[in-house]
Amino acid sequence: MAERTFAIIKPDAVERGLAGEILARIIKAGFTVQAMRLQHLTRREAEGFYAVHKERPFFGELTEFMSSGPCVLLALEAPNAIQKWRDTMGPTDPAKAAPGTLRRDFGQSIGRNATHGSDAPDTAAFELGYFFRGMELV
Ligand code: 3AN
Repeated sequence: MAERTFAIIKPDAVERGLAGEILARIIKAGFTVQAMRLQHLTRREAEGFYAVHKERPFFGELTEFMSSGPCVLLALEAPNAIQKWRDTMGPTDPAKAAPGTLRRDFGQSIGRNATHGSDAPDTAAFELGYFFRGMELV
């Protein structure tokens, strides 16, 4: 059964001109793009998105980075999309990711790791709704 997940091509990847290449990998991996938007998040928008992490020591660094330049926001659909996208990205730390994963191939550090993906159905629902209205999801 088709499932939806929420993905971000983060500012570090957009800034280095990698958005097109990452998008091509997304499509080759078998996802369909249900919605897509280039957006430079404000600090407040980044803080709202990452509110679950607000007690973490890296919250300031994370929200500053995520609002430092434009991102590509995506709604992706595929069978088992949430896990499939996590596998396509690889683990949070690019140094621990396998060759061929997006974070290994395009990430630079734990913070500047090229992509974001929802980690569970409830976070996918929150994150999709945070950035996309129902009518934008084709
Ligand atoms: P994931 O995005 O793989 O689910 P989480 O939930 O552990 O990873 O981390 C949330 C976000 O915080 C990630 N986008 C990651 O880049 C960032 N992050 C995690 N740990 C650190 C850290 N030690 N320093 C800076 N940013 C971090």
